[in-house]
Amino acid sequence: MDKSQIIVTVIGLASIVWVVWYFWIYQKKGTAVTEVAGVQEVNIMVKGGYSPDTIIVKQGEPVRLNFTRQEAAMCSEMVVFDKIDKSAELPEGKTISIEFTPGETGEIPFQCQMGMFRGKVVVTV
Ligand SMILES: [Cu+2]
Repeated sequence: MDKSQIIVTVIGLASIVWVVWYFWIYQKKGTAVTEVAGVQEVNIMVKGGYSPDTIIVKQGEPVRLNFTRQEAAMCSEMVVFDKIDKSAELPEGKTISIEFTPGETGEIPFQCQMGMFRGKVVVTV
């Protein structure tokens, strides 16, 4: 191998490592919540998806998810939590809270009306 082949190989390997880290390791970690007065609270920005889209909470303690929609796209005008039977309209620019207390561990998925945007709440012990 000459010098340029080595550089190409190194860049290739580095981008593989980055992809593995970003999509598998980093994404799975999710975002932990901040606990304020016994409520696990997190702000979620809605713009071309949910950010953060994986939220880690503790079982048995109230959760408040504050959704703020920062786009006019029809797609994201509703957020639906099928599993816990909750949904909310998200008017542009307003913060809408979804509150619930997770009773069992596992994943609570949420999505836009048509299912293009997806996120999940991971309930742990
Ligand atoms: Cu949608």
